[in-house]
Amino acid sequence: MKIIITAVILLLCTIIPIIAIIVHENARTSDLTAELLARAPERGDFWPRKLSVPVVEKVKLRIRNVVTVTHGFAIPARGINAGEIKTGHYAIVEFTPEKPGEYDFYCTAWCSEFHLQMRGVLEVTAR
Ligand SMILES: [Cu+2]
Repeated sequence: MKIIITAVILLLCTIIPIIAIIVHENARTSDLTAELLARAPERGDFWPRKLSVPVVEKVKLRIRNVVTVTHGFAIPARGINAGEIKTGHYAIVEFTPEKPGEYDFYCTAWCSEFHLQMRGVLEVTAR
């Protein structure tokens, strides 16, 4: 009987944290506008390289680093800088664009010899 109780407690100690992490991550990212993959330019660059969002609607982007070097993400015209995004990690940026236009985004961490090419465009469209 003691072995069964110990096994159940160990099982619960393993499963409950995993379920809590999954529920937390789902709640945190359920309202994403889009996800950007960050890869060094020779491995595919940002994907997608162009995003289109409507004006005056909240934008929530997840930038996921899927390669083995650190990347960064910034939209200078919007005053957004997510800082460094380490391998396997992601950053979330949220903002509400007030006027239509095209805003450049780019990597802010020196990730390869082609780092300066790692950029894209956020298009904010009129309603
Ligand atoms: Cu870079």
